[in-house]
Amino acid sequence: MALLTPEDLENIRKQLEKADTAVSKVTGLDVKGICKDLYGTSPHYESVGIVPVTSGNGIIGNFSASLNVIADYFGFDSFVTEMPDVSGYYEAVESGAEIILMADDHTFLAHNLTNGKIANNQPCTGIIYADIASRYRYADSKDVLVVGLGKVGFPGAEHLVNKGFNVYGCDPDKSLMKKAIFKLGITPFDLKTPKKFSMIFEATPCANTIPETVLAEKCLVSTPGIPCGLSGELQKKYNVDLVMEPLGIGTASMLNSVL
Ligand code: NAI
Ligand code: PYL
Ligand code: MG
Repeated sequence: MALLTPEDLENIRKQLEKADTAVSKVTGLDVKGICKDLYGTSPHYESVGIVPVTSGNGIIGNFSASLNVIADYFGFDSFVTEMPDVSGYYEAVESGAEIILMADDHTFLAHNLTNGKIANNQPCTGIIYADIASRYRYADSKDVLVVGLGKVGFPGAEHLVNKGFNVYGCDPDKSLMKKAIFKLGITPFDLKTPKKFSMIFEATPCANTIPETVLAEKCLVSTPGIPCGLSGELQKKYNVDLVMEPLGIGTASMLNSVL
């Protein structure tokens, strides 16, 4: 998994507010509203225990503190445990946490101890960013382009298919392409084809994955990918609305999905 850095998470509250404003502008709903529509849930200050995890590459500076800001921003009542790992888990439960949030290098989970529901960050992130793309208020058709069909992109593409959109997808990984074509029925797309899209969902860990040829004038790029797949130059040239944020939107999706 591509790991976040402390720099990605600097000023998370500002990044989140900016992204939430962008989501409202392009969809008519803020992130809370989209979560309510997706999962039928609204937070009521549920207690969220955030447990730092030292295994693998270890603690990411700003990670737990950012989750604390994010959970509170979306209407939860969160705290970070003093101890990490198993001791931190024990501390969170003993302190009354209803939901546990914790991540190692492979899995970032939310586990609701009161109802047993558990969520994984990758599908939850894919679903909400794809959903945001699908709600673009200036869309001119039901065609959506998905760039990257990995652990975030595939569930996002599946969500778009289930919502009845015409999903075009690309990924250099041939086995992922096959899976998306046969399991989801997406249309394979070559990024060199000169077809314009007004809705693009991007989920890769690479820069400059979105070429000029696919950008309609005034379109939406919704992307959790780090770094951003759209260059600043193309964003300006095509008047692209951009939704991107490193942690909060996906975490909101996870937390709401376990309520
Ligand atoms: P992954 O490695 O499972 O999938 C990425 C896919 O992108 C791969 O299948 C790869 O073949 C494909 N790809 C690479 N270059 C491409 C190109 N030029 N065109 C089309 N496809 C291309 O990674 P995963 O877990 O799906 O994560 C994707 C990105 O999302 C990463 O940058 C990750 O850090 C980020 N992420 C961000 C979150 C957030 O809240 N903002 C949450 C979770 C992940
Ligand atoms: C959840 C993010 C989104 C993108 N990449 C994922 C990542 O960086 N995962 C690793 C998270 C590790 C957290 C560390 C800590 O500080 O507790 N174990
Ligand atoms: Mg996010």
